[in-house]
Amino acid sequence: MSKVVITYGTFDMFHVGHLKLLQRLSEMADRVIVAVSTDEFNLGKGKKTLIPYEQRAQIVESIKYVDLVIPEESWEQKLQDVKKYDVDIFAIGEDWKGKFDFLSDLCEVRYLERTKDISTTELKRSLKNFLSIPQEDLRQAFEVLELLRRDLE
Ligand code: C2G
Repeated sequence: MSKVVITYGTFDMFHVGHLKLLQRLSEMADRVIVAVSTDEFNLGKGKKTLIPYEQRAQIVESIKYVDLVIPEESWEQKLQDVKKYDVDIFAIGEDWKGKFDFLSDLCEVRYLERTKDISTTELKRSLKNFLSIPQEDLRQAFEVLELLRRDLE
């Protein structure tokens, strides 16, 4: 009997942490449904997304592990989604541990280990730091790197 797993998330600035999670979902079920948080819902989460919903949904939809993408518009929709899609497993990163146990009457609830050392927040911080380096310093650094590369040839 084919198993269905569902997860919810923003998936902003898609990275390997997101990818590994989706890969693990595909290993635990035959059908993977991902509810991608809309921009409006994210504002409610206090999250300002860099990439708009349409593009985030398009990226997640293109991931080979994913079978269906639906919008996440409210906290309450999980109950009806689990029923509507006949979900066997609800899975999400352990940063949400315990928050969705109420679904365990309807389906298995799993909290998965997060991928270490990567997050959208971290990526935004690194990008901000990189962009704050004066252009001249960057140019000089690349010049030095080019000289070193030639020496190593
Ligand atoms: N994730 C992960 N490892 C990371 C970063 C994220 O496993 N290094 C997982 C998160 O645990 C989550 C999923 O990737 O399960 C999506 O992460 P976010 O986009 O940050 O999702 P979030 O904003 O936590 O939204 O109703 C639930 C919320 O919509 C979850």
